[in-house]
Amino acid sequence: MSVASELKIVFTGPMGAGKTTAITAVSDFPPVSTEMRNNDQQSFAKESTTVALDLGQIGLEDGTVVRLYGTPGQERFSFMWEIIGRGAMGVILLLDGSSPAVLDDLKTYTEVFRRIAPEQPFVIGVGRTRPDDNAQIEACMRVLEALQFSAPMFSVDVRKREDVLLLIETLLATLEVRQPEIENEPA
Ligand SMILES: Nc1nc2c(ncn2[C@@H]2O[C@H](COP(=O)(O)OP(=O)(O)OP(=O)(O)O)[C@@H](O)[C@H]2O)c(=O)[nH]1
Ligand SMILES: [Mg+2]
Repeated sequence: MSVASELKIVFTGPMGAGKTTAITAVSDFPPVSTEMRNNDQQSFAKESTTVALDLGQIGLEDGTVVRLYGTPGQERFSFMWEIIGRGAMGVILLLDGSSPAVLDDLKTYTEVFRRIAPEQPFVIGVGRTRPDDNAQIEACMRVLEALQFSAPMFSVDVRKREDVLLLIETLLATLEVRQPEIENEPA
């Protein structure tokens, strides 16, 4: 199978940022999920949490299959990040813009995934931002600058398919710019 026909993308980010929701919003089939009852309502109040991974898939018009992997957000499952990150072509980092920890989360996940996937492009989606307030995004951009790292960043609602597609398409466009030969790879 050629590089062009199958790509792996990893969605990561803290608990409740919306990794499972994002993959479900775009996957061509109901994703394989490993949701369990959430016993950590303090970290994030919701019914279930991912304990191993999410796995969805989206087929592009040119026949390329993009496999969408989601990491678990809970710290105790962080050993899975490395396993899931292996072989990824790119990383989509989702953040919860309404969380007081958003800047710390951005720093932590960027540093960890820079190590796990040092050459791969990143795209960042910040959810639950207020539409009339760009301050949150600007603060995130400053954190990235301080880390001497640049990545496209969007305000998103991961429940909306078009917002998730924007993240995926931006990542794929970045990959094509970096590796134009992928386009011409024989099947
Ligand atoms: N109101 C609102 N809810 C959102 C928004 N984005 C995501 N959500 C909700 O937030 C929740 C996110 O949950 P998950 O998709 O399970 O999050 P996750 O990142 O997979 O979490 P873990 O697997 O526990 O790490 C879902 O209930 C979404 O519907 C948003 O912009 N606004
Ligand atoms: Mg999840």
